[in-house]
Amino acid sequence: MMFPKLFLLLSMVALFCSATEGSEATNSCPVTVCGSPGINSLPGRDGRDGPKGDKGEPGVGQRGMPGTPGPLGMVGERGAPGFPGQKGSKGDTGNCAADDCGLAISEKKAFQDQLDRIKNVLSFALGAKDGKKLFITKGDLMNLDQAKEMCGKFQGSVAVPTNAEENEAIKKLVNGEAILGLTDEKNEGQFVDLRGRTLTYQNWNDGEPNNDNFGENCVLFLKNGKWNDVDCSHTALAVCEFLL
Ligand SMILES: [Ca+2]
Ligand SMILES: [Ca+2]
Repeated sequence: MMFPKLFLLLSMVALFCSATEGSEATNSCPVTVCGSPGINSLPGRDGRDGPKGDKGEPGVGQRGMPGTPGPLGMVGERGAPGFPGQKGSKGDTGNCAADDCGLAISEKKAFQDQLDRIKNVLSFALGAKDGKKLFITKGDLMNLDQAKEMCGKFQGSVAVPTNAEENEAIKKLVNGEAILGLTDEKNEGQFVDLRGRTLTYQNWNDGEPNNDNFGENCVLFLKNGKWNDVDCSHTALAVCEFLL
């Protein structure tokens, strides 16, 4: 009969399998006999970061564009002077020949004579020339600063008599009071002219200079030809002097 033979075969297989359980040869059992294969599970989680790697080799890309120039540096020290150049060639002869130059000199003398005549006419008209000085007034009443500015515009200076003759010339010209170009503003009692030069001639009135009220630093020419120190705001006839 078939049924008893099949039962006997299955019993032998089961006995064989049970005899091999717990031993190292667990896979020795034929798959076709032990059962169906298992199903793969899901992938595991990512592992931890590894150690930092070594520095890589320099790149091989193109170099960047040059930067803009920096600011200018400090000026260097002056260099040593160069060697002198070669001497130039002699210039051309001038236009003035010997005779012509003589004529130019005579013309110059004529011009000087004419200038002297003009000076004499001015001196006669003004009656105030003495030596090489010519004293002129336009009739304006001014203080020292104003007189200094006006005389300077005409390349003259405020009148300062340096001797008795010049003092007399001014007296005749003004016939009254005038401002002189003198001051002791810097050093009290030490009168100087407007260029700071010490006086070589003085003609003070009696009791002057007295620096009255501690504020008289300018000089007034009086009608009698004497001098008086006055406040610098004082105004009188402005007289300019010109060197001839
Ligand atoms: Ca004074
Ligand atoms: Ca005085």
